Amino acid sequence: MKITFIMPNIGRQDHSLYVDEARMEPLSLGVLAGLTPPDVECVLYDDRMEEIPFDEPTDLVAISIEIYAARRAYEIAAEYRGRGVPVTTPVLDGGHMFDLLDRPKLHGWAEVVDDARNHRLKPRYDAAVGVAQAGGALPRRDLFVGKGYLPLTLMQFSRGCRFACDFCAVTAYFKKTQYIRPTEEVLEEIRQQDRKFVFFVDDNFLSNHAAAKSFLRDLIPMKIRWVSQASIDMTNDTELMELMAASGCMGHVVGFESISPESIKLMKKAPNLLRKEGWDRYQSQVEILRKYHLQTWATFTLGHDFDTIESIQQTHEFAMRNRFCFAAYNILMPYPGTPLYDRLNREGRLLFGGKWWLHPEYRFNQATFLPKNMTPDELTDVIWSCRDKWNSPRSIFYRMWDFKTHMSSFTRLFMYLAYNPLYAKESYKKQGMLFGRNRRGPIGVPVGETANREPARFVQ
Ligand code: B12
Ligand code: SF4
Repeated sequence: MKITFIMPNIGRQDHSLYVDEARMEPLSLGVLAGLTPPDVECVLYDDRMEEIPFDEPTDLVAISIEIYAARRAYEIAAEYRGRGVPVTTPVLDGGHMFDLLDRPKLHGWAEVVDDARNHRLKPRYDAAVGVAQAGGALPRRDLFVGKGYLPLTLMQFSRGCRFACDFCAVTAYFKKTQYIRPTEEVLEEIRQQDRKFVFFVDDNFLSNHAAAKSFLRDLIPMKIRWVSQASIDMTNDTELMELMAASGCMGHVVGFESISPESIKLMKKAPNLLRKEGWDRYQSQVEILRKYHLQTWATFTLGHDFDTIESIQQTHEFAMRNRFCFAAYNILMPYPGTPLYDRLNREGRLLFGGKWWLHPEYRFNQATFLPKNMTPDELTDVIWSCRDKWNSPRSIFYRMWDFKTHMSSFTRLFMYLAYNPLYAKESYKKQGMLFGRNRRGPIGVPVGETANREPARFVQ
């Protein structure tokens, strides 16, 4: 039996094979292949950088989906189904997009494979959430070799998060719970890597400070360098900061979201409000991150009800002032299943029929709802102008001059200089890209140009 694993892209340009500069290993598919019985032949194709050989014989196709790539995933599924090949995706009924984050347990996937082998696939398999790689399964990283992925190893320590930010699909799915793998399993996975640079892809690596500290103590002897994603309340815990530094932490993706305390409260971003002192626009917390030489990837969700064009521009000034390593100015996105989505739906503020991810005219990084204090086009445009300024060579040069972070070691400077142009290029190439592939000319289209601006209620 043979299974073909596919990582879909969000879309694709017609004129070249360029699709994605930030090509990281598709750990989801590596894990699934690792959970597959060893007698099954596994092959992997990554739509982000190679053509999919639809005519190559196979018995089952497994497509990984995140919401941005849903449209393309459906196209790929249709190609295979047209050839009579069964296809499985995390959304087995193709309906409720929130199931996109469905993570099957060991027996769930084994059952799918067994049923495919015996030609009795069911239309839908449901799986409960739980600890990742249950049973100690290791990802099939051999499937990544030779594909040209970035030189860092993706790995899971945990998934889920105890907080309840209203826009967050992850916490809605995991019901405010963080599931942590046994330390020894993670350490064993690290031991098996030749590469000693790890990206812990956790939703919030530091959701539970006590558990993180215990793991970090055991991580110190492994002598790796690592990065992850974590909430800013880490800066309230000196012991945690010390342990991160001692275990080789280079930095985190940190969700600042907004510089307005009203917006932070509205979105229920509790970790950003857990502060010892009063609100100082994150200044003391950023200083703590710098003290430990952490190179921060600051992320913002912009377009909340208290945000204005001016406050978004000030957010960019805040990021520049602090010379962050990277910054993502994300348009606030209503993911189905989140309290934000439900509220905007109730208020009749969703655009694109409430299903932006499948809409034929939706473009990457375009506003998908009616903001309170500006038009959707204004929101799209002001965010693009911030992103454009952030990614300019001048900005990259200016931000480099921080002797506590990027200039504090050769490795850090290398990371800064290698990845900033890469993410800048990706940002320009992807901006305004249509989802899916069966269409033309996404690049060069004025940002914010769209057909559907009518608010529409979305009834499931
Ligand atoms: C690393 C990462 C990236 C990397 C690239 C990932 C890669 N491999 O190339 C980078 C930084 C480039 C990136 C970019 C983006 N990302 Co990202 N990313 C992640 C992150 C942190 C880890 C992914 C991962 O490896 N997880 C570990 C694996 C093992 O878990 P998994 O993916 O859930 O897979 C398991 C199950 O879902 C299931 N499963 C998965 N596929 C399949 C298929 C079948 C058939 C079956 C049965 C089961 C199954 O089994 C797997 C094994 O247990 C996740 C958050 C997270 N912690 O998962 C966000 C996440 C996937 N990203 C997200 C987003 C929004 C984006 C961007 C759109 C951001 C942006 N605005 O630009 C871009 C778009 C990228 C693109 N497609 O072009 C969202 C998706 C939201 C959603 N509801 O779908 C997530 C969930 C983050 C979040 N908190 O919102 N991302
Ligand atoms: S802290 Fe991050 S992962 Fe946790 S609920 Fe908020 S946005 Fe989601």
